[in-house]
Amino acid sequence: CSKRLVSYSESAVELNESKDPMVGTVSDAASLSDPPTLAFPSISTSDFQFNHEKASEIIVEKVEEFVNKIGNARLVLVDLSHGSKILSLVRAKASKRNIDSKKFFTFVGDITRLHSQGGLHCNVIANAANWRLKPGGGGVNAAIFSAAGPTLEAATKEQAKSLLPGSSVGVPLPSSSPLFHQEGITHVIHVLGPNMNPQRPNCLDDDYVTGCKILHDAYTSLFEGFVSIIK
Ligand code: AR6
Repeated sequence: CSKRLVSYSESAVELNESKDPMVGTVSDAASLSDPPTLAFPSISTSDFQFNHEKASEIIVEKVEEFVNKIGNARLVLVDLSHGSKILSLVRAKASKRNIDSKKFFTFVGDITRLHSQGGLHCNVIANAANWRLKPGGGGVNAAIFSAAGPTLEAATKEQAKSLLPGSSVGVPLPSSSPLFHQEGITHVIHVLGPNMNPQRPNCLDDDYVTGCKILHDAYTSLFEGFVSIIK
């Protein structure tokens, strides 16, 4: 069986990857002992080109505000690579705050394969969406819609047709979706962050006063959405 190293918070753990991802059921993927967990990407900091320093400040501030409102649940900031600038900025800032490291940590991995490849069970994942709530476009949005299959687009349409910057919508994942039965994910929360990329709609033209307010609102909406799902 193959093994690889994945960073868990700031330490490294060895994970077993022998499990066939095709044979999982939600009951395999979701152990009863796992606390409710939201995995979320850093909203707006890649395709939407939001400043990483400012975004990391907002993430840590919002996590500190919410981490005591979620009982035993966990918040996990995810990115694809060990070299992720946003993960290291957030880790450095979080270590200086009063944040329980069992309830908030960073994780390196593909948000659509956290259980099957990373051994981390998250029942809710967040998506850095576009305003039309459409598949594709690259980044984590393309990865989540592709891994979830067509049922996610249909289930999303039942909840909302579009999103305003700074808002989010929670979508229950149909049990036929591979993300449900292979990864144990029951909900996807689509979040629309501020856009600083002139090639994308509603660019804020470097207006970071508005941009920071929208990013604050986006994380508030995301974490409140998670709280309402786990209640
Ligand atoms: N798993 C974990 N993290 C990921 C993954 C993945 N599979 N893919 C990307 N990231 P982005 P944005 C990280 O660009 O800046 C889309 O086209 C990535 O490294 O996905 O909010 C939408 O349709 C970064 O840290 O989102 C929108 O139009 C974070 O996810 C637009 O991009 C967010 O990067 C949204 O842009």
